[in-house]
Amino acid sequence: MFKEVYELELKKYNDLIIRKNEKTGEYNGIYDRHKYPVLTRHHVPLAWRFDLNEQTNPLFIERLGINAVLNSGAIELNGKFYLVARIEGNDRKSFFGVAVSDNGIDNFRFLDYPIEFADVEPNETNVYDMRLTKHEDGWIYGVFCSESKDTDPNTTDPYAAVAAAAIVRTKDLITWERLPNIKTLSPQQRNVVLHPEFVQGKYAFYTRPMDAFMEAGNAGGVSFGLCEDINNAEIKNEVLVSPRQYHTITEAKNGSGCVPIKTEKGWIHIAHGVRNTAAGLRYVLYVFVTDLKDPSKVIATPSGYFMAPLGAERTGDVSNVLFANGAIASENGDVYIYYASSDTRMHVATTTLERLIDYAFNTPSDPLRSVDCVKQRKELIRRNLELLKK
Ligand code: M1P
Repeated sequence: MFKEVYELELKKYNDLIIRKNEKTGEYNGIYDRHKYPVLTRHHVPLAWRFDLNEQTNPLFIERLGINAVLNSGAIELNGKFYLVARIEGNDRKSFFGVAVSDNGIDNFRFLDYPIEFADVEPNETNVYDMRLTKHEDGWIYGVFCSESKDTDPNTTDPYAAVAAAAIVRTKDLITWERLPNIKTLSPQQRNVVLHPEFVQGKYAFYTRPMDAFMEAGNAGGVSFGLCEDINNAEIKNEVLVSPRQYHTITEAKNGSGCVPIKTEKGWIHIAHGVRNTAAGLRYVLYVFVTDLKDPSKVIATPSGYFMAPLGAERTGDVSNVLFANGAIASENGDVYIYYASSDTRMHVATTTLERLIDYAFNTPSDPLRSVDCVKQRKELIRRNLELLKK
């Protein structure tokens, strides 16, 4: 019985890993979605979940289940596509696993072991959402959220938590060195991204200050700050880059997502914006561009969302959420955007630098009022009807 069930489950796993992916056919000219998620909980190897020893597990019962595979950092290395996925166990604790594919759209397979690094934060309870930056200093940095229980004796909520930004670095995605968490002036930080180049000779970070664990509070949105020493990172000043705005997709909060993509016209950012609804928070992806020389200065703000939950993406552990913290821009101009839907599974959308630049610079900005939005749309229609008359 053990052998039969094991072989059946192994076949299901192997069939899943070798399944070819394909574009969905849904058209907007900006990007292509793909039919199958690139990583799900079923992509996690059996050896991570089951005790494969018949003596100790004669009924072939799952011992350490996996709940979800989500928010993944992404990097291209030696011609292969790597995702550092957030893997959440049934116990709600997340850890990181490295999955690799030859083509970036299917056949992602986890390396033998999840990532392990030094335990430098004694109160840390959870870790998640790593952004991978190939920095010009020669290291690959991973910046992620380090979550701890709030031990402030004055807090009235016994389950309150504190989010901070943690840093690790590696050269090979196998051995990781943990550095101290980043210090900033904000009581909480999540969605912190390391810029790939030095700015004014310093390490540069996109941050997302927050007043509380869930709420941005009075914090204005995605910000930018410099740091002298990555080994003891401290950001003493943050300037606002991409603000939250009333009655837009960023009203409740926003956060930096993928490491900015360098193009000849500016740094393209794929971030997330959050608004509140009667059904809870809705997370969508949006784009903004920062100046090549001054990456704290926004130079293009296409209106509204770039990508929102669609079809089966809409439901999951935390429904109505798209979240991206990894994209790969290949040398040939192809771009792979890795995004999680509803905090449950990972997908890929493909595009090109040419299309992303066109989208970023030629999509009009949000005029912020319905009366002006309809004028904007009527003008598009007028030009089109004139053209069609000819
Ligand atoms: O549940 C949606 C997302 O919520 C958080 O994002 P933010 O800090 O912007 O609210 C993160 O915990 C993220 O992991 C999660 O996907």
